[in-house]
Amino acid sequence: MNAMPNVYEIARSANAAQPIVLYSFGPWQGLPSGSHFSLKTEIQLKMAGLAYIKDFTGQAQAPKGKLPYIRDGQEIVPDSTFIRAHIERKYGLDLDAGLDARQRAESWSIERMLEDHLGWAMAWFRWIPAENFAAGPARFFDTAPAELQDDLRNNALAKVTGNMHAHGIGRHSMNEVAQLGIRSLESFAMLLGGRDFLFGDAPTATDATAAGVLAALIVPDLDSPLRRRALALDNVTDYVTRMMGRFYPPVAQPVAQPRDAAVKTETDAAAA
Ligand SMILES: N[C@@H](CCC(=O)N[C@@H](CS)C(=O)NCC(=O)O)C(=O)O
Repeated sequence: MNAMPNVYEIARSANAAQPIVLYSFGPWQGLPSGSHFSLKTEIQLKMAGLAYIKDFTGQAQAPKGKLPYIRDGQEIVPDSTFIRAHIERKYGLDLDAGLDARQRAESWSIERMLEDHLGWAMAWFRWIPAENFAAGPARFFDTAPAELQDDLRNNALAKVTGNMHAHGIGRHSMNEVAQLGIRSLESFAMLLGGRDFLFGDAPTATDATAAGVLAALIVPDLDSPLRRRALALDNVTDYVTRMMGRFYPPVAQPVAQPRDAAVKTETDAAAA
């Protein structure tokens, strides 16, 4: 029997005034999360202006076996798309404010291309080439007890390989995966064009999705034809920089402090 209370039990006794808890995967390769779905939800929470805290220990209890999910007061909401629907409904928000019906349809279509197509090609290059697996996903388990690490890595790889086979992407050759992924990537670049965000001057919901997938695709240590193509698309790299800079501004560095001035003054005084 599991002595740990499950997320639903914790939620039942939760105080509605507590901030939302975002159960997500933790930082990886310089990104705030190794999961593009987790990045999307975090950016959408930021777009919504909602307070939240992050918990990286929720995977074992994930209601649908995947991250992200949130606990909001006494409610547990799994899946990034349903999380967005929940926060829009509960807090009376529209993350696509300003978009007309056609743009909303385009937004959904672009999100589906990014998550259900480009995201899988990105993940294929992250997990399947041995050198990328070693430099990337294998590192997820670096903090596990040493004697468990090999099994954890092998099990995770077997599971992801099975998922990719079921999805279909895993049945293609490397060149074919690259061709498919690049077609989606170039389509995204064409749709973005010279705009700052997908639909103009302000980010909307699918910009969160795009930033997550594209930032994951260009992490420095994992070479791939997709990454190389993305880096040659200036509007795409500028966009990732713009989105990540806006939603994850660098932590302010302390300004050079009077301490230096004081030391100098003392030294000067001693010398005088
Ligand atoms: N449809 C889900 C997909 C989430 C998803 O695929 N999450 C992955 C990480 S990127 C996951 O939790 N994988 C763990 C697993 O499948 O065991 C969503 O939009 O939240």
